[in-house]
Amino acid sequence: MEIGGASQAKSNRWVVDPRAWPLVRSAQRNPISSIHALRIAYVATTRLEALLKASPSNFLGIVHYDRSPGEPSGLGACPVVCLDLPQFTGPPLAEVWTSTLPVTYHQAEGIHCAMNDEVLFGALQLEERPDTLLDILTHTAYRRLLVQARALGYPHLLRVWNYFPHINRESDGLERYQRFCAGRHQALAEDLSDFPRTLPAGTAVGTMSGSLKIHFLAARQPGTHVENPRQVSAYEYPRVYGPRSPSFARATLRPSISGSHLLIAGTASVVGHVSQHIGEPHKQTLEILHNLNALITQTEQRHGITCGQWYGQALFKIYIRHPEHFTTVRGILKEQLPSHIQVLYLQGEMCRSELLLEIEGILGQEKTIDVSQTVSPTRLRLQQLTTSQHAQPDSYRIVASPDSVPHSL
Ligand code: 3EB
Repeated sequence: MEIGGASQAKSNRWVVDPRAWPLVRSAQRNPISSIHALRIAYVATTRLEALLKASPSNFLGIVHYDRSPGEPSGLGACPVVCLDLPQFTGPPLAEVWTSTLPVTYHQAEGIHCAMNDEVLFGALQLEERPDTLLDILTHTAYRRLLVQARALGYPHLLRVWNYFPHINRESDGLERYQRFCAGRHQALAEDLSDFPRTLPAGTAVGTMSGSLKIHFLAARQPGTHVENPRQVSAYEYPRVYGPRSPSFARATLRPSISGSHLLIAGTASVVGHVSQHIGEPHKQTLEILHNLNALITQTEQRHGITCGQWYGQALFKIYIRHPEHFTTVRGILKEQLPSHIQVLYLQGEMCRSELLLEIEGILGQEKTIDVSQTVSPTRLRLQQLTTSQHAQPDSYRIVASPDSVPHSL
């Protein structure tokens, strides 16, 4: 794990925007000290308990990346996800979702939810049994989560993470990933209005062990569906990849008065719909960066975001299939990614056996608040506080930057 290590940008592949400098520095404040509906960070698990006690913020969810972490005490009803995706380096980290808005918790139908005035974080897991195929189980899981999120007032699914073991193994004549896709497709096609344009950004990664585990972000307000100009939409993949296409968007843009997020789906070395650079982890990594850059540029151009106005919250997760490729991949990313980005390297299996790695990300953007657009008392409070604390939005390009310092909790 590298939280914005000392890597320097040596390449112009992602070009530095000099206007970024003063503003990047102002993004170094404690990310949970200001008013926000949603903030995500990687935190050393040893610091979790102290953080829970000391932080005035509310916890929406915690994701662990090892099989059996010591359960941190004091979590109460907060959803906790434990995934068997071994971390490659550094002290064990957890992904922590916080909010400074009031958070309420709810548990029903095996779904643990935390919600505030804007978003709901939910988590569920379903045990696989020998007599149940993964498509049936996945359909059940999705139907439950869609019903639950809607019932709680968060009908818009923005981002879903899906994890299960043996993703490339065949089961009853079909690869398990393809079975998963079939179940997910059925549930989402039945439920979503304007399918597939309302699909959430997704991740589907094979774990080393465990049940089918799904966690998700849903919202009161719809997000904006983003596709990648270099890639065929996954929901339009030809049948050669499976009887039902993968139901996910390349990214979802979550608008919010307290700061928007671009939730980037797992991105692999796929151009058009074809896997590129079979057997070459170095080239796959570069292809992924190319895909990510195209996606971010597309988002800026299409969705009215001033070029480069991404706030200093940026988390990337790198899933690598074979441990022996870790050094190669890290070497490239150290050089190519802006050093303030928090990066977490995990061992996981991609949905196509030839794909050696996949990168997903969350980028945060602060906004200038227009108090005249008030829509609810809670939002008014949020706007006033946010306005007074951040008169100047942070602004920079998601591009290589020579020496920005990472923010940390
Ligand atoms: C791809 O582009 C790579 O099935 O939810 C990436 C992200 C991939 C999400 C999913 C699959 C999924 O098709 C694989």
